[in-house]
Amino acid sequence: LSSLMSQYLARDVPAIQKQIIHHFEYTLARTRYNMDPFGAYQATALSVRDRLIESWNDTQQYFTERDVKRVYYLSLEFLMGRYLTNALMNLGIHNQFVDALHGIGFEIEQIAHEERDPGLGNGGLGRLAACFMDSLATLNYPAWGYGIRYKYGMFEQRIKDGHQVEIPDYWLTHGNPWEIERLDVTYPVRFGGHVEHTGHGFKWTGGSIVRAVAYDSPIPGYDTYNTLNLRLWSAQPAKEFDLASFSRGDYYGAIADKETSEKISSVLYPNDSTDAGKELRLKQQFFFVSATLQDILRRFKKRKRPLTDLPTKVAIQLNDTHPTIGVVELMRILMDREGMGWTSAWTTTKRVFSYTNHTVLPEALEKWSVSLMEKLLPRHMQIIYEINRRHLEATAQKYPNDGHKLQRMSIIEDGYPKMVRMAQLAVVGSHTVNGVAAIHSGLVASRLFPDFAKDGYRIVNMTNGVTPRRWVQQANPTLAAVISRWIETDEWVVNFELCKGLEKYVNNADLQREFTESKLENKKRLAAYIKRQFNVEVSTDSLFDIQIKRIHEYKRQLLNILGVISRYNSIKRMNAEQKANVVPKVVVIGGKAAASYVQAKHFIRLINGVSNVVNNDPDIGDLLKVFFLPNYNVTLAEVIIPANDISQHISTAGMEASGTSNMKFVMNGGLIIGTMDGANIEIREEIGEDNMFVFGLHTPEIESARKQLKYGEYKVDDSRLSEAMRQIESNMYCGSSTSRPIMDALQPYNDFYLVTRDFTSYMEAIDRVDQAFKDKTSWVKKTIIAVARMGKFSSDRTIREYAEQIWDIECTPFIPGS
Ligand code: 26R
Repeated sequence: LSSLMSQYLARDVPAIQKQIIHHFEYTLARTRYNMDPFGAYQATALSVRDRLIESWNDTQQYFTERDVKRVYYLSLEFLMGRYLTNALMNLGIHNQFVDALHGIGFEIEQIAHEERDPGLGNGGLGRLAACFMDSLATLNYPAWGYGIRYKYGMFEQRIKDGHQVEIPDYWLTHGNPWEIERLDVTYPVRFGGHVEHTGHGFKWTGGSIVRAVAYDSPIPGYDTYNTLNLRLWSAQPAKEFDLASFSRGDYYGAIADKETSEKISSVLYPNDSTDAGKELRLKQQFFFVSATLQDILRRFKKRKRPLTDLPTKVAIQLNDTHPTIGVVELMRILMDREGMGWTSAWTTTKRVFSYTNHTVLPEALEKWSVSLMEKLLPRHMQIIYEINRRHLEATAQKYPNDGHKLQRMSIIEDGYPKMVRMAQLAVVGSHTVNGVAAIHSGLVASRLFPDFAKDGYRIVNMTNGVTPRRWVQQANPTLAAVISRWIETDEWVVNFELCKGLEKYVNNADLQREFTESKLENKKRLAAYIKRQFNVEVSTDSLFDIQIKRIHEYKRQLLNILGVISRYNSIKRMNAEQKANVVPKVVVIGGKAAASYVQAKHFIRLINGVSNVVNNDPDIGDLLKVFFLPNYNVTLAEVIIPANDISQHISTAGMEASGTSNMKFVMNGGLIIGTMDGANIEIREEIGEDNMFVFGLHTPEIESARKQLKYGEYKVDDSRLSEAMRQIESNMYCGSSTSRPIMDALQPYNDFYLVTRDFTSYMEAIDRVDQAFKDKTSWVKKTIIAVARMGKFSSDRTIREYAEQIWDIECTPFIPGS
């Protein structure tokens, strides 16, 4: 591999050193005799960026010359993780940089560790966008990512006395060497004002203007010269001073305007399920969508052609409903600015947009009050009404006398206050809607948008994937080496299906040993991290059992911790002989709770309470250890995931759209304990039911089970659960302010997530895990087979499906020198 890259990018080690030192002295203005690790990181990053800039410019120019159709991925979140190692490995120049840095007194791991993890996303949706950018670049698709350059990313989570504390994440303190500020690429974005009738149409004027400034980061692909762009917008005041108030002598008032503007891109909303009606959030959405559309249209207009050709050159993917106002903004531009009539503007718009749904949870479906829309975006509100009027009229013609249907399909929800339903708007304004796993796409069609599905709207499935570059090659170099050695190629990095070549060696003792050794290496790395964090030594012989994801009731961290409590209780009752038969376990739980999500915060408190009791109980020793790892993020995931023996993906069936860490865990040589939900179902289909520990009710059973529990028609009867609940109630793990709301949630009439209902089945699955783990050979064979069969879950497969079935774009590799 990498003949291409090495030809064009690799310089010899002394040249790299010279470049690093040059940046240190001239860009950072530091003296070379005083190089600290952070300065070395900055200078190294700048040196890598130099290489990227060339390929980036060439790539963009090539796309422009060929006038290819591009896809624009619009997302309020990009959870990119650290850049340095990713860039070096994708460019195939990692080894040279290792040597170069070593020669000037630094180790690459130490240097890479200096980089801040830019947490510009909440969780699954943001990380998916990052994996997609990597695959788009690697597969040479003409693509851009567009989003917001938040000054404050996802908060840093600390734990004080068992409670979550949120610390603002000002990630730009020491600058960001990967971005280029484009002071020349700026657009005005209007808010408020009013609509004027002109002779031939409408004009939106007045209000206030904010300026969007572009910040670009190059996205290198793996083993390709192609380099894509991630363009994030920062909000700035349109004028340095509000001249009116300035001349009135209102100096402070004039400057206050600057603060108001900048607020728009100041902070990522740290919510992953609800964010009822926050005005600033709607401003963020329109701000970045408006700037993005102006940018896209400027690019399109570089050639003379009718705007009705837009869909032949532009595909826009809406990452959830968050950028959906773009549908309306494009309509406005086409009609009010470009003079297009409604019908052709609408046809053009629909052919450009497509929408990905990431959740069926009703509380996570965005709605904006009509009054807020009218205040902030008066012209858009008019257009939404007109879109809805035409949409309902057409529907009513097809289905006369079905008022309920019209109500369900309406973009406007009648009530007090009246609301705009962004999901309905996204469906109506797109040519294709997709869900993110087979079961989820089915539910999107059958439960979320049944009327639209029956009416012929195109709802398809695009099962999520993850990039094997970051999640195997970079996060797990020992496993990567084993795979390459046994299948005798490292092409699996770009063709993950090739891993199936491992399967024929599954009975080979050498492969089994190498798998086990690699796992041990990774478990040692996590054990060392735990030692640093908690000053506790854990045994790497233990089964490492991991659940890391946002804390949410539907993800059921509570079920996990109830299981842990029962295991603790059962060990407490054992004699020495029985203890000798226990599989020692290290339980790791991590994840952030939205700052306002009270119940999720109680979960964290309980987990920490259990951890405290269990870890300090001398009767237990190494048989059970429990840790809540603070501040779960991409960087920490890269340490935790490779160390997993088992990972937990135990959402109430039908509630987790897909999950993506489930894929990462299995690719890294672990097995899953999980429900029949999201992508778990497809993972099981691929790797085989013998290699996955499935439990719990299935989606079609959920509704009636809920009713049965609620009305006492089904009684959960499990002494282990009652014991655990009694202990919680008696405040054995934490005070009543936590135990009371948790006990409440576990009452049959409240147990919406069916934690108690699935408990027994869950414990049986855990028993199966224990039994399986005791047979080391059979266990490692399962993990080998599982890794071998994960080909489907590379985001390369996902992106090819989007490209072919939704975007209609072509691979466009730029061959340097040709
Ligand atoms: C409305 C707003 C506050 C908001 C709602 C929901 C903001 C962010 C979200 C995040 C949701 C939609 C999300 O991250 N969903 C996750 O997307 C992943 C990628 O498709 C899935 O794997 C995962 O199952 C799903 O929960």
